[in-house]
Amino acid sequence: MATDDLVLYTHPMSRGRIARWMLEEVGCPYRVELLGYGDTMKSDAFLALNPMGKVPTLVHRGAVVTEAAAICAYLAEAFPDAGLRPEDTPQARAAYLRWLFFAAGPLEAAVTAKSLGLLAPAERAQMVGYGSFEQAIDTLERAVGGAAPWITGARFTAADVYVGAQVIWGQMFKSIPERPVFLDYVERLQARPAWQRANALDDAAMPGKD
Ligand SMILES: N[C@@H](CCC(=O)N[C@@H](CS)C(=O)NCC(=O)O)C(=O)O
Repeated sequence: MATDDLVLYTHPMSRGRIARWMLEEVGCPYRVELLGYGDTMKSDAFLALNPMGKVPTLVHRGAVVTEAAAICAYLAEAFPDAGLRPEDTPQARAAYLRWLFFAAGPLEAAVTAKSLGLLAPAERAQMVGYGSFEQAIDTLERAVGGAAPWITGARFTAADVYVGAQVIWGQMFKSIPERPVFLDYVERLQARPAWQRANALDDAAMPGKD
C-alpha cells in the first residue's frame, strides 16, 4: 500500500535501484515518485528537497535523506525490526561502517574515475582516497571474501545492500573486474527475494514499459 510517510524519488536507470532494494528489504509500505533526467529532477520543487537535483532521494515523515549509502543506513535505523543493522559487537559494527563508507567513498570514486579514464596518476596515489584502482578492488575482494557469508559476518545488513549493489553493478557492466569472490557474492545477493522484487519493479518502471 502506497503511503506519504515514506516516499522514494527515483529513476529506474539510476542509483535509485539501491534505495528501492533497501526499501524492499525493510518491507514497509512506500510510495515511488519517478523523476526524469534533466526535467523533473531539476524542478524547483525537487531542488528544494535535494539541491543536487539527483536521485535517489528519500523523504520519511518530512526528513530528507539523500546519498544511496545514507538512505540504506537510515532505513536500517528507522526500521530496526527489519534486522538490517549489524550485530551488536564491535567487530560487526566496525565492519558495517567501514565497508559502507569504503564503498561510498574510495570504491565509488575509483570505479567512476576508471570508467571515465580519469584515474589519478600513480605518483599521486598517496593523495587520492582510493590509492589506485587495483588497491581499491583488491581491498573490496578481501572485504567480500572474508565475509561469512555477509560483509559483517553471519547477518545480512544494509551494508550488503550498498556494497552488494556496487558489486552487482560492477560485474554487470564490467567496471569491476570479474573475480570468483565477487561472482559468489552476486549469486547470494541476487537470491534474495527483496532484490528480485526491487529489480522487477524497476525493470517494469523503465521508460517505454508503460
Ligand atoms: N552520491 C549520490 C549520487 C547520486 C547520483 O549521481 N545520481 C544520478 C543517477 S545514478 C543522478 O541523479 N543524476 C542526475 C543529475 O545529476 O542530473 C548517491 O550515492 O546517491
